[in-house]
Amino acid sequence: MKFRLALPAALALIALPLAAESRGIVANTASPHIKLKALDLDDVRFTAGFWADRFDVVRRNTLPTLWKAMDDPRNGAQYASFLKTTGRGGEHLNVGALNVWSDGDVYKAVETMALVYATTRDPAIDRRMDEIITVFAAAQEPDGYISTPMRLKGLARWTNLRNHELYNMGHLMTAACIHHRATGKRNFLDIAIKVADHLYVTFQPRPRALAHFGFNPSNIMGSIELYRTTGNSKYLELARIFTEMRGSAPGGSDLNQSRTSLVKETEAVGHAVTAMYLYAGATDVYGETGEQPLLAALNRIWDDVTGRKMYLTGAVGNLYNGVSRKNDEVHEAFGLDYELPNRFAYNETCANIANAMWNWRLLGLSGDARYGDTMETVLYNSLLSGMSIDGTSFYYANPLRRHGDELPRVVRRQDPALRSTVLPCYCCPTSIARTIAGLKGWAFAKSEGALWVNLYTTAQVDTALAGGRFALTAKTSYPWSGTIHFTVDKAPPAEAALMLRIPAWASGATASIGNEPPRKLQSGAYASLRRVWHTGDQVTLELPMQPRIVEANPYVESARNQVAVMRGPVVYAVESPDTPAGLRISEFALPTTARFEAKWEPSLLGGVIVLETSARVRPEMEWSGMLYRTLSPAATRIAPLRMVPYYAWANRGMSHMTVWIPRAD
Ligand code: FUB
Ligand code: ZN
Repeated sequence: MKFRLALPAALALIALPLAAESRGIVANTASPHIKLKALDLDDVRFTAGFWADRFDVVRRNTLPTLWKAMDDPRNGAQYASFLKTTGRGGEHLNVGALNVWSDGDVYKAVETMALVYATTRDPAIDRRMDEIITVFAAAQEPDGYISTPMRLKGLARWTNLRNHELYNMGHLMTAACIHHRATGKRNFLDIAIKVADHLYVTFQPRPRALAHFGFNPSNIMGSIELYRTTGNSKYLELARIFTEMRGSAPGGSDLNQSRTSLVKETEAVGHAVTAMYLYAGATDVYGETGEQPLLAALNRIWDDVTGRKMYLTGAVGNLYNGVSRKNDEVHEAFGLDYELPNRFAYNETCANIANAMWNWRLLGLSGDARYGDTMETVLYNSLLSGMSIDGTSFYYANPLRRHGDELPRVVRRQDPALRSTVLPCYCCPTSIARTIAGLKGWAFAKSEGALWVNLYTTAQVDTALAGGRFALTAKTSYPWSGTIHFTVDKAPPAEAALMLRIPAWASGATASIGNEPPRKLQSGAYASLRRVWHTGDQVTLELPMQPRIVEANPYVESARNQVAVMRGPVVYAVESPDTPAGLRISEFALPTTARFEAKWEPSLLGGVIVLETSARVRPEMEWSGMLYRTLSPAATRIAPLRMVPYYAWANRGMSHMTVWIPRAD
């Protein structure tokens, strides 16, 4: 039976008010069920600090690296496929090595350029984007379909859901909307409209043969964004079709969440990027339609992910290969409840980022801080771990432990032991780049009479609010310091609220306004500072930054009797370059009473706070290939232990690393 969500039929036909003036990272100004609206891209500037530095790394190093990699025949994503398809070059292209999802990664690189351009207004980027877009236009087929790998490999359209046609075209739609907003031009947007019209013709009849189509369904987010950008309700209907068709006929698999209709699903299953793109896209659909069964399903799945299937780093998708509870073969996938191995944690960077994307969208619906916390956890940990400090090499998998090169962690071709500039599967580098380039669009938001601060970084904000402009300067060295100073640069005439996310870990947080005594703030919620503001008003937020020793639910066997260390949102790790000579990372055990000294190391790993303490060392004996033996007690001693942020691991050559450490008591 075809399952359809109960939506007033009329809704699909109505062109909802176009968010024409919206120039944010998403055009959600008119979205009826979204509480937190995007600020215009021009409204926010990261002027210094952690994320401004990463933006700069992406602008200076990552962007050129992406294009160089996409011109390297060893790389899975290739811009040359567009050149070859259009007869403009690409002679060196290795079609055999070309991923069918290569186009999507090229579009993500252009999206990154557009986001960088939105900040820098560098005319060279604008010109280069125009040149590339001309090639995209030439590669598009007259009916709107576009996939250069399909053309070059001679594959028939819509015959195999793993051919990633929807992934590619989905990323095209998103990138085109961002490009339109950043430049005001229509050249890319017009290509996207032709794509979407083609998809509408293909999918609107809900052909049974295509019921389960879509792998990594960026097409849902892309269609919604195109709907918001153009106001054409066809594209909203398209997004709903993509969301509803999956699981609507027999023959689906948990691999791409098509065994069960999303509205009936109770758990996160299958390929984690595919899952998270589906959940993020469905959240966008809810933002436009308000369909309660969809939200109820998303809530159930969120509880499952964050309550049973997510790593401390916010990473998801632990399984390399395996089977789902319903016995479907899956890969790069969610495993069973509490099954969170450390060394063989797959945790594809794209899956982690998609978890952040989904949580950012859920935050937008509700303003509930727990979604902001999860998003932030990913950003500081399992997103950044995917990229080297200099922004030029990348990990696809993000394990939480490595015992060293003697136990290879390389299982799939795309999992190099050290980060690499080229990868046989190149989806992650472009995902990292576009997310960092667009982060200013996530950091702040607004609702009726309120400015929301979702992420803390040094920034200037100037946006229309409460009948005027509300402009603020934020200054902080967060996440290294928990002090954030806000100065009001322009105050609107009416009362306005400054909404500050107080993370769940920040118990004891305070805020003071001017000379008023500090007020205690509830952690795990947004603090609302509401008043008529005046230019020059000052707010100081203090988030306690003492290191925390964390334990896992005892069902997580891979972390049982172990602890991890966090400071603010940053997860720490023990890495072999920091351990005293002759000691292995696995020999340390941490007393639960450990006290840490936090030291700023400006020239280490791009500038980090390291944590120093003393730990107990239990020497490991020689195992010589044995698997088990009778325990012989070993004398323990105390040794210094130094920890670095997890995200910065493997930047000093081949190393051993662990996030979870045995507890000493
Ligand atoms: O599906 C295409 C790419 O390969 C995805 O981005 C990864 O998750 C991997 O499946
Ligand atoms: Zn990826």
